[in-house]
Formats: sequence, structure tokens, C-alpha cells
Amino acid sequence: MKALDGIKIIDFTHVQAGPACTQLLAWFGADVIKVERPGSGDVTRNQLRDIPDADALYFTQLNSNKRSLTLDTKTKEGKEVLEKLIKVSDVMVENFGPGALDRMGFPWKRILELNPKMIMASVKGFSEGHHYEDLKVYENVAQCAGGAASTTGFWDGPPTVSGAALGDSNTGMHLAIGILTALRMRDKTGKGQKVAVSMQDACLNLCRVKLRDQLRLDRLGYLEEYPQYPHGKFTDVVPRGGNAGGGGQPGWVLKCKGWETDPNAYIYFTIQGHAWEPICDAIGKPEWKTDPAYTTAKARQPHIFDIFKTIEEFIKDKTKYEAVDIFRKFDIPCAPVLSMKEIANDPSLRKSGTIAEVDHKVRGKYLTVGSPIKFSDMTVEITGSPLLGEHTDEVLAELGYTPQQIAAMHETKAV
Ligand code: CAO
Repeated sequence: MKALDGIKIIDFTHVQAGPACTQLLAWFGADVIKVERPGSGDVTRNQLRDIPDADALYFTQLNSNKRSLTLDTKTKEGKEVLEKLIKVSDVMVENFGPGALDRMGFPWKRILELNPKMIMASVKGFSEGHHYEDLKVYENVAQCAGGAASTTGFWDGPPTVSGAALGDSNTGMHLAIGILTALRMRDKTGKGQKVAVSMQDACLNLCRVKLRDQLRLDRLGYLEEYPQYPHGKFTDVVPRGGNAGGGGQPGWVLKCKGWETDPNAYIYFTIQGHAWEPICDAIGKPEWKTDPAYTTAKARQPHIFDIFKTIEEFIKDKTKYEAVDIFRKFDIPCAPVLSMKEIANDPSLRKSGTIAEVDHKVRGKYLTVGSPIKFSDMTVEITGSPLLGEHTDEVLAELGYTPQQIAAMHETKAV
């Protein structure tokens, strides 16, 4: 049994933000029917292909556990099928450019007429009514508009985007929470509703501690946990802090054995206030435990980079794994900087299912990121992504179309 058994979702999404949301709901048991344009489908099927005739990994990573229905929703027959589908579905998810659904002839009012219980979920770049609401948006655009880029990177370099999909998949996760909330509300009211998340807003939601810092900077003129304090200068905006720890405990990326040739031979090391004495023991500096220049966080801050250098000196002949094995015994929050290759082969991630190997009809086995959410009473199985239109006839038959009618739709390329 799966939590979302019986929930039918029209998945009108493409690229990453929307598909990440519907994939999550499919993992948890919803019947997710991905509606794609006949002949081409989701653009990511073709983007960055590594095998000439197989769906690209961009697509397979974001569309597991779904069914694929091809449908040209700009034809009369296509619109009819979509109407039938709307009548029997619980949720419709889309992340088209602004206004596309209205132009297709399916504004919210029409959807509600067809199914008053429908939950209509949308991702857009900016929220409704925003002065940029007409803009089309991709990942990095959202990171720039959502406060992530201006606060990421080094102070002497340009604004920098993160490799984590803060604009795309993160917005999809927010939308999934919104959909589940609306489903819960529908249980109480019997009514559907519109759920919308903008990529700018979802990004900002993850950058809230940077707004915290702006308010502190406005009041104090400095931010004591940033590398700019106390020797550098602050302006009136939150600066980029490099790899500084974002909270109350300083941290930095430290070099380990092999850093000269291996770009990931580093660990992240955190100086947690109450772990100061264990840190002194771990790095062989017991005298620092009683030296007033080191005993409090405030006393350490002016020479925090000298402290990091001393720790680096201690681990320079140790691999990142050896360094972590030493520090973990002292309860110090730290981890190796892992490459994607190391993550793909990590036995713990394989064991937990967070890295999963699944089958695909054309490409064979491929690796994907499984569910990061674990349940004690539900197993999440990851299945391969569907081929384009793999389930078209099956879905049409479920909607009551006869084999002759289905054949006619293929003939006119409506499906
Ligand atoms: N049958 C017929 N037409 C279809 C169709 C189908 N099954 N599926 C889509 N279409 C049509 C839409 O109706 C629309 O047509 P019109 O523009 O003529 O009304 C068109 O295909 C899709 O338009 P789009 O604006 O969504 O696509 P795009 O490639 O120009 O833009 C993107 C892509 C992502 C920039 C835009 O969709 C967008 O801004 N989405 C919202 C924000 C978002 O989710 N961005 C993240 C994407 S992940 O990086």
C-alpha cells in the first residue's frame, strides 16, 4: 500500500521544476500521467543525450514511476481527451510559460467547471501580480532573483549560482507540499483550489537566513561570523561569505592530502563552541584550552583563519576520509567533500536507496537519485521513466475510448 494510491495526477510539466514535483508524488503512489506533445515530448528527452537513441538522463532522472500519454492539446480530439482526463483526475500540475494554459483553452475557470474538486498546481518564475510575472524563467534566473546568487561565492568574485537546483527541483518540492496540503483541505471542504509556487519565492524561502543577516547588518553595520569581520569592510548589503559557516558556528573548507591534484581532497570543518576543547585535543593543541586568546568564540574570531590553517597543517598528510575518522571520535561536525563519482558509488547511499539503480526499456540499467524521504511503514520503489507515449493507448482505453477511436486518433496525430 502506498500513501497516494488512488490519486490521479495530470502531469503537464516539463524540464525540471514541475517534473521533480510529480515524480515525488508518483514515488508515493499517485498515478501520474505525463501529458506530452506527440512526436517530441518533454524537451529533456533530447537534451544532453549520452546514447543517441535513448531518452537523455536529464529526462530519466526526473520522470520515474510515471506513465506517458502523448496528446496534442491544440487539436479538437486532444482537447476532448484532456477534458475527460480532467473530469476523472484529482490534481493537474503544470509549469508552462505564463498564460500558456489559458491560450490552450484551459483557464482555471474552465477547469473548475469541468471538475470542482480539481487541485490545479502551477510553477512560474515569478508570482501572480509580480512586476516580472510575464517572464519565462530557468534555474539560474531564479537563483539570481531569489537572493541565492548575490550571497553565494567569494567576496572578490561575481555573484555565483549553486549547483543545487534551488530554482527548479526546490520549487517542485515546495509545490508538492502545497498539493498535499490542498488534498488534505479538500478532504475537509470537498473543494479543489489553485496552488502556485514561484521559483523566486521558493529560492528566497531557502535564503531566509540571508535576510536575517541583512536586517542585522542594517542595525549593526557588521556581521561577526563573516570572513570580512573584523579585518575587512562591510557595505550596506549582505556580502558573499565564501565557505563561511552560515550560523553561529564558524566553519571552512580545509585542504587534505592530495588537494594539489584532486579538486575534492577537502573536508568541511565546523568549530562548534562547546566542541572547542575536543578540537584542541584532536589537533594536539591542549594549551589552547586555557589560553584566553582561544577560550571563547569572540576571542577566536579575529584569528579564526590562523586556527583553520593550524588544523589544515594537522591534516595535510591525511586523506579526507582519514581526517574525518579522526575528528568524528571527538564529536566534531565535519564531512569529506564528495565528488559525484564518489556519491554514485557510496555503499551507504546505495543501501538506503537514495542512490537507486533502475531499468529502462532502451538504455538498460541507470542510476538515479531515489527518495530522500524515508518512511517506517511505506517502501518507496523507483521504476524506470516511461518511453514517449508508452501508455497512450492504455490511458485512452481507461477513459472509455474504443480501439477504433484510438486508431483514428493516431491517424490524425492527435495522440
Ligand atoms: N500539445 C500542444 N501544445 C502543447 C503541449 C501539448 N501536449 N504541451 C505544451 N504545449 C504548448 C503550450 O501550449 C505552449 O504553447 P503557446 O506558447 O503557443 O501557448 C508551448 O507548448 C509551451 O510553451 P512554454 O512557454 O512552456 O515553453 P518554452 O520552451 O517556450 O519555455 C520555460 C520553457 C521553462 C522557460 C517556460 O515553460 C517557463 O517559464 N515555465 C515556468 C517556469 C518554469 O517552470 N521554469 C523551470 C523550467 S526547469 O528549468
